[in-house]
Amino acid sequence: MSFTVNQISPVLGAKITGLDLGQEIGDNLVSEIRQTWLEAGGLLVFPEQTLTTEQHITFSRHFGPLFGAPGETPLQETVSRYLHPDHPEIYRVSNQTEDGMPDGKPRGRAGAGTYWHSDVAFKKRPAAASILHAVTIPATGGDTLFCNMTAAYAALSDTMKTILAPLRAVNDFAQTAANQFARPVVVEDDLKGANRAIHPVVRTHAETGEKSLFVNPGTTTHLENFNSDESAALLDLLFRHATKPEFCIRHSYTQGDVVMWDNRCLMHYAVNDYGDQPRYMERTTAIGEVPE
Ligand SMILES: O=C(O)CCC(=O)C(=O)O
Ligand SMILES: [Fe+2]
Repeated sequence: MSFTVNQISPVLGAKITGLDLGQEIGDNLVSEIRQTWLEAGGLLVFPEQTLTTEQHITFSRHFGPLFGAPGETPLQETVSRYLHPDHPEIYRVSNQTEDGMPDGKPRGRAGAGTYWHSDVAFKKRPAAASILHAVTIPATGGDTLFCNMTAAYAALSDTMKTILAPLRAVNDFAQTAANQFARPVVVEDDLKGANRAIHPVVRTHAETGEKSLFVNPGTTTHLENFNSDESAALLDLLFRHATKPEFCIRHSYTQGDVVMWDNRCLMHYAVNDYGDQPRYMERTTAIGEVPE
């Protein structure tokens, strides 16, 4: 293999060194990276990359069509203000404003993802890989947590697995909008059903064949065919279970890190503990398959 793999923790993740993602990557190398990603539970860290935005997009395209690319499904309209002005496939996460102007346009979404979630789970075809490039990081803080929903599922009792097997969950951006976005920012059209999808509570990974929990506090509003108290109690149990430290890792960034996670089998949480220290991240998001 033309790169070095170091496991990050027993539950999740691998660090890949010896690769410059800015170089053109051939098909063989792409499949080696993909295989390593799947074997690592869906989390790879490529430390200290010096990618241009274009190179980030070129690398990301190897992992599927990208939300926002010409001719592809865009992300929800509400976040269009945070996209890169020249590259609609780049979603920007930042507490900075354009050109350093204090009252200028935001350079990205501040405090994005400060809740457990799986990216774009409210679409019929949610995200597969999200690929985040850490361009500017705070001196301390601004970590991202990930939890392994395959391991969480595996640790459930057989009785609970049997209960969950036929269940389906409603996922709706309206829930994220209500909890995470200032009201004037939300585009009303996003709340009318285009960003609502019903998915199996347990999904089977299209590439590994492994089962994972596929509900998240960010977008899952309720379970079908339960009354609301029952649904809330069961979801709460699953969320508390899945986010136990045993299923989680916490990534502390070094400048330039590229982190690639699989939304089909992980949740993540961006820790918003860095105050005004500048933080700027660029993310691409690959469109996955319809969950089954
Ligand atoms: O900024 C981060 O650490 C991650 C934010 C997030 O949820 C995302 O980019 O999908
Ligand atoms: Fe996210």
